[in-house]
Amino acid sequence: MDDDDDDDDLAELESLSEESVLEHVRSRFYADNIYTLVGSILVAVNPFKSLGIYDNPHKPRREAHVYRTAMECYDAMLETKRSQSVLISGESGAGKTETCKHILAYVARGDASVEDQIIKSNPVLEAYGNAKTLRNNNSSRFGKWMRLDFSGRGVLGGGSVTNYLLEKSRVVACASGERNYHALYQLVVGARKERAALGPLPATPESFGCLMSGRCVTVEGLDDARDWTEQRRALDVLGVSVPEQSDAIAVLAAILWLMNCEFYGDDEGGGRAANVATTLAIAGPLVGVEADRLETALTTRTEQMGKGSMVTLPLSPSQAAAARNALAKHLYARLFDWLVARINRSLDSKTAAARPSTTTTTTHIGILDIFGFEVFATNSFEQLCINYANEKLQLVFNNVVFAQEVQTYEAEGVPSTALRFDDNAACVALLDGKPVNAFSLLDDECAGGAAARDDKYRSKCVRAFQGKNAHFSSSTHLYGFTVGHFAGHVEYDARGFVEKNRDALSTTLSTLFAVHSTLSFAASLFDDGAPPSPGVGKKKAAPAKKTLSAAFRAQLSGLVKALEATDPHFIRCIKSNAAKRPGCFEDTLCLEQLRYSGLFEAIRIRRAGYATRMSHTLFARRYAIVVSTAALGDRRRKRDAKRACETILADPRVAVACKDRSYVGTTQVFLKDAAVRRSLDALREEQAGERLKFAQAAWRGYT
Ligand code: AD9
Ligand code: MG
Repeated sequence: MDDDDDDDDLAELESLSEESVLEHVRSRFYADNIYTLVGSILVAVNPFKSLGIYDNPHKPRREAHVYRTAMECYDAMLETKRSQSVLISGESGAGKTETCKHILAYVARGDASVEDQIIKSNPVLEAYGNAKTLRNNNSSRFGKWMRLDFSGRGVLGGGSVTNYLLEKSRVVACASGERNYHALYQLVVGARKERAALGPLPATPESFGCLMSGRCVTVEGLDDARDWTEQRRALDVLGVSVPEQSDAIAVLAAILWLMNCEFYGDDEGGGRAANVATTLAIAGPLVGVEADRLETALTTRTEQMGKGSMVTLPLSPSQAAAARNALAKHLYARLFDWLVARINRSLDSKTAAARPSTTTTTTHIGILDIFGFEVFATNSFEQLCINYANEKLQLVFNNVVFAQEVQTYEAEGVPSTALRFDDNAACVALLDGKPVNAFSLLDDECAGGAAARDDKYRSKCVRAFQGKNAHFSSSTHLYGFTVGHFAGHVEYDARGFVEKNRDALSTTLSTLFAVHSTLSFAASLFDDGAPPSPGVGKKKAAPAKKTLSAAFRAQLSGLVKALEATDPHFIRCIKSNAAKRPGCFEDTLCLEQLRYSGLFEAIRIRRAGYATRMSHTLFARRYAIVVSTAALGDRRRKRDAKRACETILADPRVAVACKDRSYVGTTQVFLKDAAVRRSLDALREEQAGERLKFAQAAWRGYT
């Protein structure tokens, strides 16, 4: 860091005790300085209040700030012509999504309309992909990689969004005190003009079971009706036409009615319809399928008996409810995929239009905002996937911080001290290692047809990992197992894992929509992997549908590859208190996060080597004053900055403080720690007096 005044850099703290670091971050936090640097890593502590520090993104600033990190990222792209990335991590509610938007506000510089579109993708994605959870009132339930494409001169030309694993189960139910996706509440309370086209749509969320499963309707700080309007305007800016928006809205409404449909009766006697006819009579037309056909598809299954003859069997009420849930989840998840694809189409057309006919090299900045690490009273398949993603990202962080440090020393010719650190590779191996891992065992179990069971899956894990992988332990619960994540131990409950991982929609339902829906939009949500219509016969077996975890793992490994092709910048978000209270700093909670964020490791790694660095020119400019001008002789010329540094460090008085504690590298001067720097500063002060003016004038050539 070439900064004169970096006492906001933790790596320079003299004492590295956890207390001193915590104290430092805490006192800055109470002074409304929520940002602190550890080397080049930005630590951001969520203040849960508006601070008025985001008015002017492009104002030059020296202090730690998200805009400064954004600036460093943008400048690095221009300077090195290499793609950059900003990796934002932290637990749920720590402030990742907000940070992501700040980065975007800084780097999105270009054609005003491209800029606008990219920024406007956020309210849309948040409406459809965020929800209130116990941890965060606006929790991202999907991962997002936002890629911004720039011309060689740094002008934003377009971009794209990649989404990772939307949490589908929330569409049908959520924990007490939580909500379904914002968009569904927004539609109910916010839609005014649209209502007429949707058949009956009561404006009361209480009318819809799936909006009430967490018994929570309103959220402090959220105005659903206003957000609905904002989100619809954003879609306009994104070039999503009114008919397209109407199609999407109809699917939302259909999901609400579909989820209101209840099947009564005991499982033995077959399902007897309660309000099935009335709810499906509204839901069906919204997605272009006849109500009776939809009812048949939800309540029966067709099986092949012997040669060619098909029989139709009734489903039990609980089976019918499962089919309904699978349909609602599918509709919502595919609607979300469509939105992302649609946004990308708009952003891409901009890119294409801006692209000159001759191919010019472009670089990009990728911003990663994933769902944060989470632990609840009960943790299911979704938490395992979310925490796995965080684990994977942590490994990238560890590798990069460590490797960068080693590389810097090599490039600068600094003899490196033995650097060593413990990482989370063993936990990542538990989740995606070879030959078997917790996800591959689940896939195995799922492949077992009707015999697949959650408890058998859990036993498989116990056999494979108990006593063999230190990050795994079985718990007393029949379905329980615990994973020691980098951010803490999490006990998972394997109930529902098989079904969630299979993520299956009955062929009867997918065929009904793909083939028989009169609305092409609804049908298109079923187009891939749709089975051939009945009677066509099985010519070629369709490729087996990937399990959810297999698809997610493939996505994540693609992400890691994409990250590896960039120069990463890290931001570690810290949640200041669990109650989401403004300006309140809970020591234990913050320390825990600082610990597992890898920051102490980063500081330790850095301090195992040389904690403070300065460019030759900065060092020479700053400390030339401590030696006589005669000693520096003709090294005033720029190219001699390195030798000037050597001369300064060789000065007898300087050597007392710096011997064996400094090194002049190829482009930078390395100082062991802040103490060395302070001794140098003390000498500089001493010499200040009447020599200050003279020396500064003499060394202006180095600035
Ligand atoms: V999750 O993993 O998606 O559940 P995030 O994304 O880490 O989580 P988010 O950015 O949504 O958390 O922040 C949570 C809330 O904290 C926001 O809704 C704001 O109310 C609050 N927040 C976050 N960052 C800031 C900030 N820099 N200034 C003020 C903030 N408030
Ligand atoms: Mg978020």
